[in-house]
Amino acid sequence: MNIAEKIIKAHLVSGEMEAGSEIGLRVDQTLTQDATGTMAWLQFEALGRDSVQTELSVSYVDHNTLQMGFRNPDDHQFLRMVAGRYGAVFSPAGTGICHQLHLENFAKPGKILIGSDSHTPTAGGIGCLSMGAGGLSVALAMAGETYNIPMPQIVEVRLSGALQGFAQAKDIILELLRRLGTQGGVGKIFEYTGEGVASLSVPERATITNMGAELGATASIFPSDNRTKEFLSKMGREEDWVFLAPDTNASYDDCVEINLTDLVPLAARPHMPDNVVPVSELAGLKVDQVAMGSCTNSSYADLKQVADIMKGKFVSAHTDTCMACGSKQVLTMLMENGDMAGLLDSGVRLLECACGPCIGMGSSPKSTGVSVRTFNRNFEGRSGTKDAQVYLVSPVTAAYCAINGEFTDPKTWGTAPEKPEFPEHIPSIRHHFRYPLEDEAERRKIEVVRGPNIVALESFEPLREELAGEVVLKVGDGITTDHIMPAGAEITALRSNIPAISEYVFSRVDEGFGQRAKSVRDSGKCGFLVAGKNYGQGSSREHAALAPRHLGIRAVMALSFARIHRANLINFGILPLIFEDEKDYERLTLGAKILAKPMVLENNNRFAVEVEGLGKIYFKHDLSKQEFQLVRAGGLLNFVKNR
Ligand code: MIC
Ligand code: SF4
Repeated sequence: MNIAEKIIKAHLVSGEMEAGSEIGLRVDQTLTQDATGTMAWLQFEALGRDSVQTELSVSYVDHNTLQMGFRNPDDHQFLRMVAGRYGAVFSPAGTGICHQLHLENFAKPGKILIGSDSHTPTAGGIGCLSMGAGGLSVALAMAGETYNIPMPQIVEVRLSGALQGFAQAKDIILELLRRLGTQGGVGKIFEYTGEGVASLSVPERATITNMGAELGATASIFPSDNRTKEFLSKMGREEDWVFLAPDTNASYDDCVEINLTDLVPLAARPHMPDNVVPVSELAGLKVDQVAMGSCTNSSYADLKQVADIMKGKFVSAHTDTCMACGSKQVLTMLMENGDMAGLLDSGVRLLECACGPCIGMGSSPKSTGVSVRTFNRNFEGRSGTKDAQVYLVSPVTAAYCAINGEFTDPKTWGTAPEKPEFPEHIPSIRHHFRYPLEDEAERRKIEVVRGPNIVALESFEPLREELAGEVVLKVGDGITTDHIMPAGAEITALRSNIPAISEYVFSRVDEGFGQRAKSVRDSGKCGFLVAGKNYGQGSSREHAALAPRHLGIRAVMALSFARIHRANLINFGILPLIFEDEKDYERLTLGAKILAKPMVLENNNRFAVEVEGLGKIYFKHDLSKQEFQLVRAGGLLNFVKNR
């Protein structure tokens, strides 16, 4: 067996390990973050359990830490109290980004972790099978239920050689994105093997597994070897190490080979992470902003390397340059060795240890500005500036952009800096976490306070026998969750208030959408969305399903769906339907009147929909039995409660 199969087998509660068939997995650890966490915890409460049932559940606050007005700090208070009440660890605002913190402090090789954030697979860098999921799936895992997914295909990524010159771990994953694209990983786990693996440290591996999310992959995983042991011992938890490797005769569903020696610095151009070119091709392009950090590239080694390059130099006068460390541990190490003083002296603006600009929480680029970021997503408008041009690069490339004020050819950069080692003294920051009381009876006495912005969950009606209504929006390919439910400070502050946040659904795509959807809903009819390929790629935010459902959307008719979003639609009782014939996508227009009878399947799970003036249009109905039951019940929460 390969590593992924070994871990899955050890956690398999139901199903067969055959690619595509549904499996139920026992979950060891969960993580939630504030922007998805309030919903996840409200859902957990609704399940009526007294305690989390996992080995470990951690509630992080890292996405929105701006506390502009009462809403956001009320959310933070709720998250702290609810964690204390139900037995989860709480990580307060400013401690760091969930994925970096989890890697440093909690993730263990051989375990299964699910998190209400699409970049949860970061922990694959330490050999932990980790997956992003909707908040409700995480709530259920916290309540001791299995996590159900189709058994992924396991793809071997064989690494040979070693990185040379200025090429970094980021360039490995950008190369994979260049080759496979943002849909290239759907339904797959990428397992890294080969001699190149040993040349990569755990944080470097984590950069790669992190951005496996941009391939649409279910997870990405590295072996647990001596480098893993070394990292865990530096983090003061060598006892968490176990050896993990594929069997010598392990087989895979597919294989991709990358020779690390051949790689050069790469950049993803606007507005997709797979729009990748060599940095040399961009030479001469003026850079208005550089932003360093995010869960992809905020480790000590990443930022130390930036400090080494920038030592004694200054950021270009027209290049606004900011940095957020992934954790207080990283920040403390950079302070203790004097590097942070150097960075500040070079003109770098230091931000709080949090997601910050990555999710549009401040530090937006200027109008039409070119922003160079060490992050993982460059979707249009995500930075907070609709017409900004965002490029994704490694920390080393970012440092040269900051100094030069433009992209330059790596051939002009001189000698590559050495890969940094951890400093002698590695501080622990674990005293910042709030650990729950051991005694459950004591925990029960905690009364969870909810601010006025925390609105109780709405209950949804079961699936109707007949869905009659109209198409309220038609969109193209590659619609991301940032298009559906935008982020940024103003909107993210409403994540605990579905009626309020619903006002912003598709607001950046079509301002009239909300009104249109509501008027169809209020007339007792159903709203339908029509979309192209890979609908819902990007974030795990279930608000991108929950808020449309609140607005009366009952089905999304698309050419294909991204994995987590499809699951979120089902979890909230929205039918994800796939066009059988691409031409019908063209024929179906805004305002088309629709009548669907979702309970009536024709042969081969075909599903006919009557469209006024067009006749029958066929959809593929690829829901598993269990998934169909969820939609029928009006969503997962209803389903579990009924049971
Ligand atoms: C993202 O990177 O898009 C986010 C913000 O981390 C999301 C979660 C969210 O929307 O809260 C994700 O990746 O799942
Ligand atoms: Fe935070 Fe950005 Fe990572 Fe999402 S991708 S978890 S917003 S740092």
